[in-house]
Amino acid sequence: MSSEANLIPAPRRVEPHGGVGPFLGEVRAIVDTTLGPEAYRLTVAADGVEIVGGDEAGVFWGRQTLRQLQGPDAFRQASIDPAPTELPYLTVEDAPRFAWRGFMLDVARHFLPKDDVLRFVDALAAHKLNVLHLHLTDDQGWRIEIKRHPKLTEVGAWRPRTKLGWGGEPLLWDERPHGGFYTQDDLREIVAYAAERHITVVPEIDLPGHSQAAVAAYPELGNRDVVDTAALGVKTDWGISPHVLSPLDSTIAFYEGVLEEVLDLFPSRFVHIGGDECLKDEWRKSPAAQARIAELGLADEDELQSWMIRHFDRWLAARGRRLIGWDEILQGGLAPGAAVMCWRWYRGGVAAAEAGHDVVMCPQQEVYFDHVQSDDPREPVPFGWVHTLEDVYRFEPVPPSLAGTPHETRVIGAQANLWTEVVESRARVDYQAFPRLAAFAEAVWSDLPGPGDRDFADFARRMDTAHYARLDALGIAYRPPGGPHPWQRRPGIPGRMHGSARKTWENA
Ligand code: TNX
Repeated sequence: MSSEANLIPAPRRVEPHGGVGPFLGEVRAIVDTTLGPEAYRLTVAADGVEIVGGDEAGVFWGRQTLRQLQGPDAFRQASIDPAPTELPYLTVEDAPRFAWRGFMLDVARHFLPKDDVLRFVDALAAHKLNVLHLHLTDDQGWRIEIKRHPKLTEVGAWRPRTKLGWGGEPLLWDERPHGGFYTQDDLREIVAYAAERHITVVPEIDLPGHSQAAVAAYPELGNRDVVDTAALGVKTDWGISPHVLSPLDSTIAFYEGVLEEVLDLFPSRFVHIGGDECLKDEWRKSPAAQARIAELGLADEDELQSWMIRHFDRWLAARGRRLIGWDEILQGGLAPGAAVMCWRWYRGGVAAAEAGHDVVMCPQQEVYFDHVQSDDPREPVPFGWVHTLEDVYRFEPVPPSLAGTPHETRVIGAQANLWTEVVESRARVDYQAFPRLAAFAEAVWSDLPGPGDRDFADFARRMDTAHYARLDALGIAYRPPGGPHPWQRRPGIPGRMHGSARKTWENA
C-alpha cells in the first residue's frame, strides 16, 4: 500500500484521519458545481469512499488520486491480487492550477501507431493532464486522412528513407521507407477514448510553412512559379524546408476543405494551424506571391503570412472555433481571436498576454522533451538543451513580468512538446517523456511555490518510493534515475546540442 504522502501531482490539501480500511471497489461519485471546474474532494472513511467533483472531470481526477492511493498494482491492466487493497482514511481537496495542461506529440516526423497513442492517453490521464496536441502534418509526413484530397496520405504519408539522428557527420540513413497515417475512424476513436478520460485532442495542421509533404502530394499548393514543385518528394531529412505553401486563393480553398474535415473529427474549441518557421524566400522570389502582396496592400512577406493566419482566424471563428498557433503568428500582426503557443523563450507569450490574447507556455528552453535529460554522453541521440527532471520540476509557466499583473490570467496553461526527428518509436517516446512528464504534471496542476523554492527532494522521494513503480506497472519505458539502460542508448547516432540553457528570466 502506498502512503498518502506519495501522490503525484501533489494535491492542494491532504488531511489524514488515521487508520486504514479495505477498498472493495465501490465509489460514491457526486457532482457539486460549487467546487469549480476539475476540482474534487476525495474522502476515504470507514463507511466507504466518496468523490465529489466540481464536474465529471473533477470526479475523474479524483479517481486517479484514488488509484494512486491503492498502490502501484492499480496501474496494471488486470488485478494480480484477489485481496482488497488497504486505503488510508483521509480527505483530499484538490483543484488544478491551470486549465490547459498539455502534451504535444509530433506524429509527423515519426508516425506513432494508433494503439500507442491510445496507451499514451492513459498515461496522460494518470497524470491529470487534459490536452493532447497532435502535430499531424509537417514536411516529413502527412498523417490525417482527408477524404476529398486522398493523395495527402497516398503520397504525403510516406518517405523513401529517413535521416538517422540530427546533424552532419557521419551522415547516416535508415534506408527503410517510413510512413503511416490515421484514418478518420482512427482519429474518431482517439478523440472518443481521450474524451472518456476528460482529455481534449487538439489537432494541428501546420501552414503555410512545414508543408512540404502536402506540396509533394499536390504540387499546385506550392510556389510553382519559382520551384518545380512536381519534382519535390516528402522530405527525408530534418530542418526547415524552404518549400512552403503559395498564398493563392486556390491554396486557401484547399486548406478550408482540409479544415472542414478536421472540424468534423475534432470537437476541440481550439484548432492549431501552426504558423511556425515559414521561410519567406520563395514568396520573395515568386511573382504570384508579390502580386498578392501588392493587391492586398501589404508591406511585406510577414504581413502576407499574417493575412493568411487572419483569414483562418475568421474562418474558424465563423464556425465556433478558435485559432491557436505558434508564436510566429505575432509577426506582421496577430489575428484578433488567436491564442498563442509560445515556444521561443517567454517573450512572444508575454507580448500576446499583454495584448489580451490567451497564451499556452511551452518554451523550448524549458519543456521540449526531445531535448536530452542529462549531459551524460550515453543519452540516446544528443539533441537540444539539457532539461533534467529537476529543471522541468522548476518550470514556471508565468514569468515574473506577468505575475501579479492583470495579464497573468491570460496564461491559460502550459504544454510539454515532444518532437520526434530523433524519436522514432514508442520506446523512445516513453524514454523522452518519462519521468519528466510527471514533474511537468505537478508544475501545471499543483499549487507550488516559485521555481527556486520548490522542494525537488520531496518530489524525487515520491518518485523513488511510489511513482516509478506506478510507471513500471503501466509498462512505460522511462529513463531510470541513474541514466539509460544499455538497450536505451543509441551509440554512434549523430545529434546537435544547443549548449547549456541558462535558467534565468533574462530572456523572459
Ligand atoms: C522547432 S517548435 C520546431 C519544430 C522542431 C523542433 C525541434 C516549433 C514550432 N518548431 O519543427 O521539430 O524545434 O526541437
